[in-house]
Amino acid sequence: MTALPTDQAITDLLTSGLKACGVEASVLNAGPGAPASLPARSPITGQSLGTLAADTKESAAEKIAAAAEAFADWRDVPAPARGQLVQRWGQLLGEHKEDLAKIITVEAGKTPSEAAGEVQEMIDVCEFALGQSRQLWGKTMPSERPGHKLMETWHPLGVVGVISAFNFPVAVYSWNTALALVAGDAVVWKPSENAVLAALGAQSLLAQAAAEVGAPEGLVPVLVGGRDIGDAMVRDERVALVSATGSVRMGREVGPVVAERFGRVLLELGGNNGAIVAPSADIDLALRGVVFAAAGTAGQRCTTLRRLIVHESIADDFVDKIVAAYKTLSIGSPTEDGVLVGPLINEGSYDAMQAALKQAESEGGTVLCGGGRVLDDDRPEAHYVEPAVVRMPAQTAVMESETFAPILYVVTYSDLDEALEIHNGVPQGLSSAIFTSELAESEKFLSRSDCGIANVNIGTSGAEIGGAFGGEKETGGGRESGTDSWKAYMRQATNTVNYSGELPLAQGVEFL
Ligand code: UN1
Repeated sequence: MTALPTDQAITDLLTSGLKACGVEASVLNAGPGAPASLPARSPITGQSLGTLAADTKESAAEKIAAAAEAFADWRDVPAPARGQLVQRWGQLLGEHKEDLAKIITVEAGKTPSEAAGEVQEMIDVCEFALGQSRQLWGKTMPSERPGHKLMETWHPLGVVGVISAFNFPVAVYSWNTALALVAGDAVVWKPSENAVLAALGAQSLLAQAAAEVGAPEGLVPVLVGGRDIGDAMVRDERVALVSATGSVRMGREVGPVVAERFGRVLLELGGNNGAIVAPSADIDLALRGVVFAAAGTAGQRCTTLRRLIVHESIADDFVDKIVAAYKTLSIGSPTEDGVLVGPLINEGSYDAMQAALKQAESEGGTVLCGGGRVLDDDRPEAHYVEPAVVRMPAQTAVMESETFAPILYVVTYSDLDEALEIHNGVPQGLSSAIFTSELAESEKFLSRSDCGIANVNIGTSGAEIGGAFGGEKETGGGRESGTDSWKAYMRQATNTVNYSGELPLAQGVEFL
């Protein structure tokens, strides 16, 4: 643990990142005259970064209207030409990888390596989407009627609204946006109110790419604001698809509102991810996988490992090793070399972590390490914690909900069926893993895990963009980024073309 940086050091880092990404530092100087405003803050020190001018419901509606107009032009641009926009965005992200990463570090508290990794995900998905722009393919089916052609075609959907979370402030937006743009859609973005600056940096690079390739004005606006602005976007009939990443609570609000107006949703909600460690596991490999997945990003990924299900024959040893590894993790400002665990996003997260630990103890759990606050003498407004490992007698109520903080609950099992039952016995279903050297165990796990992501000998976090990302049950069912996720951003049509010169009716029906 080292001392935290000065306010000035944070401001300098932020200013250099913003400037290089083409965002004026004056965006942080919204005066009292602004019709709406939003404070910006860094979790590293807890300091205020300034005040952003925010959208009003009226200005949000205007941006959505402009996006709908831009869509009318963009849909007619051939898809491979639309691909040029995401290609250029990817190039600019490559040139400004460190610059954008600096903003992410300041605003979300990620280490430079993890922040750069997030930008790399954006670059990767841009490359993926460029290829996809030549592969928006449909099938043809044999018609039952002579002289008829039957086929499936895919068309742009319209305006896509993206709601993103603070923890991946830009990558998740890019998964949606790169594919939606090649699909021919306009994209309105309501970033987390805790990470607007990173959003403005990413969007500035996209706006630059859009201008260079001659994309229509207003195609990719950002809405700055809190829940009221997100709500206005969700209710807007012009928004054909709402892709929302965040808590289950948020998804429960968004889903019904969009369903009521027969819009589409793509939900990526809470994870409460588990990993099974079998007796045959390579213990050193499992240890590294578990520690990164549980303590990395200070436990603030939706893919973070929260429940460890260890075979009873190896549990004591394995848990000792985790506790020993946790003691070596350097906690502190992500601006310092060697730091692996940065701050929690805010006091609310800290309070939620403390409440969960208390509940765990009341349910019979024993905190083996961590949980305490550190560096608070230095900066009381910043919230750093030691990642916690908690041994639980069984999977109790506290383990059934997601606490967005570094708490790893450990339970034991005696046979794989029991482990799978524990594993699947929570309401969420995002990511999962097994550590084993036995083929039969790994295959059984892959077919029985009820999550959208199931891994073998890899932790629950750190997915590549080439696979579809998302989960089942309360996680919401959406799929983003890889494989055929592009279909979520398009509408499917079935076309029957009659070139027979006759009018035979299907199913042999006679009429006229
Ligand atoms: C998230 O936490 O919302 O798989 C996304 C991962 C990252 C993405 C996480 N590639 O951990």
